[in-house]
Amino acid sequence: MWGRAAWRRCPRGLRRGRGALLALLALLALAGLGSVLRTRRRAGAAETGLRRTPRSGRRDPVLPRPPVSEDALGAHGEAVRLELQGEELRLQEESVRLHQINIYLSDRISLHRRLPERWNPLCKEKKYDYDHLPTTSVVIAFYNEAWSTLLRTVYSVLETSPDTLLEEVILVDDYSDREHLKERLATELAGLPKVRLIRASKREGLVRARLLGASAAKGDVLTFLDCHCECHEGWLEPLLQRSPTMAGGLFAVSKRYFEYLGSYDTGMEVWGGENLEFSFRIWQCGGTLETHPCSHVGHVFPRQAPYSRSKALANSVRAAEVWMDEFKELYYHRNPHARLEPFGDVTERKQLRAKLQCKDFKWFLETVYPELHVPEDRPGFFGMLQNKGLKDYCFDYNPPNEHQITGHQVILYHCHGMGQNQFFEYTSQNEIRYNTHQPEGCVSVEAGSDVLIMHLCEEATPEDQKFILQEDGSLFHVQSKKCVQAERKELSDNFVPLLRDCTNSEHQKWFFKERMV
Ligand code: UD2
Ligand code: MN
Repeated sequence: MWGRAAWRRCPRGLRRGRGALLALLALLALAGLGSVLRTRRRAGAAETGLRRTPRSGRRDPVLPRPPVSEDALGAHGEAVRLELQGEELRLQEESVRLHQINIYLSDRISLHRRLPERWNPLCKEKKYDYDHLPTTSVVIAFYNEAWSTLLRTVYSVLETSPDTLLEEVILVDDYSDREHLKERLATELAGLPKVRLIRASKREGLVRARLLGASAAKGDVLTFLDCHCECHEGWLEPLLQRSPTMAGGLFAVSKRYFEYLGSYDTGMEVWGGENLEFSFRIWQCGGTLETHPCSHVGHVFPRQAPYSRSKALANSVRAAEVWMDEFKELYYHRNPHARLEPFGDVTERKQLRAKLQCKDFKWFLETVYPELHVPEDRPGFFGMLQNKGLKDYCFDYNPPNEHQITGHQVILYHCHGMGQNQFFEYTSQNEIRYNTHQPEGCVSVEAGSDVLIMHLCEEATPEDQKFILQEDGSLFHVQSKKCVQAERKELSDNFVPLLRDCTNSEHQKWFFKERMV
């Protein structure tokens, strides 16, 4: 119903900007989530400092959810499309242009609608000790958000959070300039219990905006949400029952522990990177991070953010510089432009790391994410895979979509030296790995075929994925006993690598180049 925007259970994974960044950082963050349960709780957990004063044990939400009629538009979160014409259609299109989501439709959907149940039925049976759960302040930073998505977030928190657990909802306006977020918003919120509005006096970016909210918070636990979420029944209790929990940008953390850990890196601007930095820090400095399968929140993904995300790169570089030690090189190899990005001063963050006596990144990889394949990046065997005869053409692979890497053919394209789709690694296991994405792809050849196609890598290199890069530059496919040759694709101006009988042609010679110059 949101055009191309989709509902998603937020606590399942991180959301990163498409393609823009990268590879390793993104993989590693996902990792943190995936391996949560295997890791022992460590010393830091003692720091959580949750207040455990018995309370009345009531579990009614702050506000009762008013009934929404069965036939109301999208009453249960199902997909809806409006068949509009003329002026109405124009207004809808304008709203998509302005907000990158279909606000025209969103405005027609109740602020109190339900989303379809998404949890495992066993979650319903779970009993919580309401008397001893800590209280939480929900902090929602927003910048130029549309009215109905913002308000639906607020109502959904109030209508699904038990009164006894919710201390307050703190909305932080990150210096928005849209008219509806000024007086009108203040008036609307003034009528709601437990809701406070704080306005930044300049644009802070989400990290500092959230911290403004956090510093004003009175609850034991800080829970961060985006400004276009819808909480499912029962979303809050599991977060408060465990030790601090984290999922991408939506998570709950004890306020005391958050402060002990050094809150956020305030050198990060606008959007991106903070979730990675925080994930590494939690693990390396003795904490744990868990994804709880019973906590569900819907989230709206617009076609495009209503602001520029160009700072995301610098933010990620800060995370890599402070936490990844020598492994940051793996990141830079895949994102050569990141090396040139001015990322500011990280001295204080490094001091924090020393003060908290945090473990190194090697420990993180070995203990928290042992199943991750760590690239070897042997000198001379990673980067662009360039042809000798057909100068300026490199291996290039464009995966079908964000979630699926396999199935497309490897092509040749003008070498661009930007890493990403032209980054390959030749491993000591004789694979040509495409490992800027997760899961990792390996160049393969299907039986009887002469084209190179991407498959998933396997634990032990299968025969069809074995290549030998010989000293003279020829790239020998072991199973077919043929060599990879650069050729023009029939009836087109495009070039592709194909398997051919081995000759001494320059078009069968390949070499790796780390960067353009
Ligand atoms: C994802 C995460 C988000 C955060 C971000 C990376 C989820 C569902 N969301 O956000 O929590 O980790 O990636 O940084 O995992 N905002 C401001 N000021 C700004 C920019 C953004 O207040 O300058 C607010 C924005 O209105 C929203 C939140 O920060 O409430 C996150 O931004 P987004 O929703 O545009 O980005 P998204 O969903 O990719
Ligand atoms: Mn968001």
